[in-house]
Amino acid sequence: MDSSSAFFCFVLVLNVVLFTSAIQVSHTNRAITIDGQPRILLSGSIHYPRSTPQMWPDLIRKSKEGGLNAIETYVFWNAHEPIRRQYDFSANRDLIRFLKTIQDQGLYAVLRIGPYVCAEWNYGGFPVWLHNLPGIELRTLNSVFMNEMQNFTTLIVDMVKKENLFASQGGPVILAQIENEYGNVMTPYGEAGKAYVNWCASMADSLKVGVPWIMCQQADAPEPMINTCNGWYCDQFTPNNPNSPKMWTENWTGWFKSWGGKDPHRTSEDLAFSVARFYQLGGTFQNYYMYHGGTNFDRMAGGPYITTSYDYDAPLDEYGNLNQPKYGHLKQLHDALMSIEKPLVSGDVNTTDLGNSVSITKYTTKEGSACFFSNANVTTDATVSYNGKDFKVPAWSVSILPDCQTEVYNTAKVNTQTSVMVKKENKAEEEPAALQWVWRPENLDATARLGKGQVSANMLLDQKAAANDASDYLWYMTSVHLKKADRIWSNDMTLRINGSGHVLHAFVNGEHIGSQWASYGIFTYFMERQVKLKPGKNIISLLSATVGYQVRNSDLCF
Ligand SMILES: *[C@@H]1O[C@H](CO)[C@@H](O)[C@H](O)[C@H]1NC(C)=O
Ligand SMILES: *[C@@H]1O[C@H](CO)[C@@H](O)[C@H](O)[C@H]1NC(C)=O
Ligand SMILES: *[C@@H]1O[C@H](CO)[C@@H](O)[C@H](O)[C@H]1NC(C)=O
Ligand SMILES: *[C@@H]1O[C@H](CO)[C@@H](O)[C@H](O)[C@H]1NC(C)=O
Ligand SMILES: CC(=O)N[C@H]1CO[C@H](CO)[C@@H](O)[C@@H]1O
Repeated sequence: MDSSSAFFCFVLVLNVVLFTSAIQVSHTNRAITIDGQPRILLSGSIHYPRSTPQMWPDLIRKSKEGGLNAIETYVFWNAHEPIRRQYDFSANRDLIRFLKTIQDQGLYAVLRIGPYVCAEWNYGGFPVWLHNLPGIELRTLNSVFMNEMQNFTTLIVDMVKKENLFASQGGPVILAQIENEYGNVMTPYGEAGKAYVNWCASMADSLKVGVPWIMCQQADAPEPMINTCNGWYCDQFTPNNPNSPKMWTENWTGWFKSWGGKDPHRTSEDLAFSVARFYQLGGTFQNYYMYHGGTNFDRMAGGPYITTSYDYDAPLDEYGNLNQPKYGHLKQLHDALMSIEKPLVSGDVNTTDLGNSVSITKYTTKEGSACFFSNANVTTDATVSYNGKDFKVPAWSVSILPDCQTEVYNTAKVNTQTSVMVKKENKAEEEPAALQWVWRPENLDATARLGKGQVSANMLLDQKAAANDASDYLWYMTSVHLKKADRIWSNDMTLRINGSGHVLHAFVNGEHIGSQWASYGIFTYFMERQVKLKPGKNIISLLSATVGYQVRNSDLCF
């Protein structure tokens, strides 16, 4: 063999190595398979723009230590394309860096492109310029919209492909998602909505990502899309297609917070119960929404009235600290589940109903059996007798016995240590200047309050169109001329305003006469105030403010 053929051999071998590093993701009706192996996937949502790139390695490492093997994120269109065809992937918008951080820790990634994402994110992730394109109708069979959606989806897929980040290329991304919870809102769209779902599916399929696509909350998801469940409990969920495995893309660890709302809380016991039940009844993939919620920076909080904190009572708190006992209690659950991964995905299943909502599920392989004892009775504890032994199963709980003999975990028995966190002032260090708050009054003088604007129109302008997302505020100004002789100005008059925005501050002749806002969940307000006008010109100035856009008045994000 001469030296050139040796080189040729070497190149061939290298090619084989590169080729085999591609990971094949597929599924049976029972499980997601990775390189042919059926798997239990424990995933958690971390949205990259809700933390900083400096936090990512720590958040992902803690997720891995907490027993997760996948991280799920949405892609946020308006963060990346704030102005049409002008892109931003810098700093905490660096999707590729985020995916590579996941890869560095050896975890899988689930890429929920949407690009409608809801997510308590401003305008559900849609750029507001979309609203202002002539002829557009969002999330339905509308060519202007579909063209933009395809353009952005393709851009993201191409970026991820270019960095070899799909599993089919050896990367971490094992699943991709198109659209988002459309099944919840599609009825009013009628036939156009159905055609749109089919278009989404075939458009996604045509992008050839080499990993399965999922559609969540989409009971009519066409093949090969996998329909998945979002909710508090998904144990009773069955996918629409008998060839699809049972997947849970959003299991709510807590809830988001609205201004004036209380701090949401979901107990560790209830969350662990829902996850254990899901795997007891044949689940293959579940994702915590959120595992780390983080912060809504800038004007990205959704609407209306979602707070800047997106803590979500998640296992990792807003700042990335462990939220105990939730984090530790779930880690123990994950360890117990992974210890029986093999029987769960390939064993014979036998569920026995013991009455009063108590059941035993046994998974049997050649090597042995694993058992779940579950008590879905909310009020009454149960004693399960099995193989001559008695096991106490508290109300609303699941026990896991990896050998059907010894209970290693029960969802209601929390033994994670909790510690109270105390914030201490660090006297040694000066507070960084960046953390000092500065207040300044809004300049209301002379101009807006007194009716001096830049644009005039003889109709009401849509705030989304006029402000084009550059600000949450818009002044509406008009004037009323009253003749002295009319004497009508000497009467008490009423100013009535029906608004479909969020917050309004009203001024008459430069004087603040009142403020009004829509309550959470209603999204319109009505204001009525007695006003005194004067002869001559009276200026009415209304400052309208938005506190996070929703796509349609009826769209809440779940
Ligand atoms: C998106 O649209 C622009 C024109 O506005 C075009 O140049 C670009 O190629 C499109 N991108 C994709 C991925 O289709
Ligand atoms: C399931 O378990 C029950 C109770 O142990 C047993 O009576 C039954 O035969 C089992 N069924 C199958 C199909 O193995
Ligand atoms: C819960 O258990 C009690 C006592 O055994 C029983 O009366 C009740 O029917 C059970 N509830 C359900 C929903 O199974
Ligand atoms: C304005 O709001 C009032 C009170 O809610 C309502 O009665 C009235 O019908 C509304 N008018 C319009 C034009 O929407
Ligand atoms: C938002 C939502 O659908 N929540 C429901 C989830 O399921 C639980 C139990 O079935 C209900 O209590 C919630 O209202």
